[in-house]
Amino acid sequence: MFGLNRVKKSATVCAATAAAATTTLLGAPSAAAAPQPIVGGTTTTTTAYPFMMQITDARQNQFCGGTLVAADKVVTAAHCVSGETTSSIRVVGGRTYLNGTDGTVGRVGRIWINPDYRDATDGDDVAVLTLSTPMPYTPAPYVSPSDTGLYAAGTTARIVGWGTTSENGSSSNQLRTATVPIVSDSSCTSSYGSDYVASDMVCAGYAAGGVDTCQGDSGGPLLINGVLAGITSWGEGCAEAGYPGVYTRLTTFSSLVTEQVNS
Ligand code: 4AZ
Repeated sequence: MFGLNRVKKSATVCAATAAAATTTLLGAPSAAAAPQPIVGGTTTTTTAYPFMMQITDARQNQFCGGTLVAADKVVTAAHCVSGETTSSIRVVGGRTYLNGTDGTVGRVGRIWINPDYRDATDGDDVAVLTLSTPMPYTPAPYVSPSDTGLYAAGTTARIVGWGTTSENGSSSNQLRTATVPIVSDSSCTSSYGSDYVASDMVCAGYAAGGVDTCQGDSGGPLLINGVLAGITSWGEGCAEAGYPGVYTRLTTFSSLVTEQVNS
């Protein structure tokens, strides 16, 4: 039970800490924890990932990621914006560094949260923000409902974000990226039991750990062949052996997202 409690806490923490993205309620890391610096990735830029958005508080402190899928539409995690209002958040594009002042700060005109969303470990972790003004950046394509074959085990996926570079570490000032293999449903069920809802989630990571999303990466993209296929959602700690990251399975919610993109 302790393990599952920790999972629930870490998933809850993402939403609760918001601006204080460095704080977590996770249990003590094991002695061999904290592998390398996202965890295990490399630095990149919003020029390389122009659709990569910071979700920030009103003071432009980043607490989640998001993906621009149309000039005025941003896909993120429901747990990132649950409890927020259109005036409490901003979307910042074109800003590679958390301490930068460049790029475009967008106001949010509407927050759509999947009405079925309750908790990240229950699934349905998707939201769409409608911006008051369009972003001058190239959006990312996102999956169609029929693209389920993309999630074949072993497929290489790309993760991107400003999150912490180790399980209890601090956020990265510069945007980071890494690649991780998609994990089979059976393997992910072995890791997470009934908290893994295969219809709504997909896991990615190495069996040995070492590369993963972490606190502050939530809401950001899991890309497969350059197409938005998942949303960073939750996991047991970060980059731990046997506990891959869990992402919203976007094919399941693609039609709902399209409804929002077209409205
Ligand atoms: C978080 O709290 C979070 N290792 C994001 C991703 C993962 C765990 C926690 C997956 O934002």
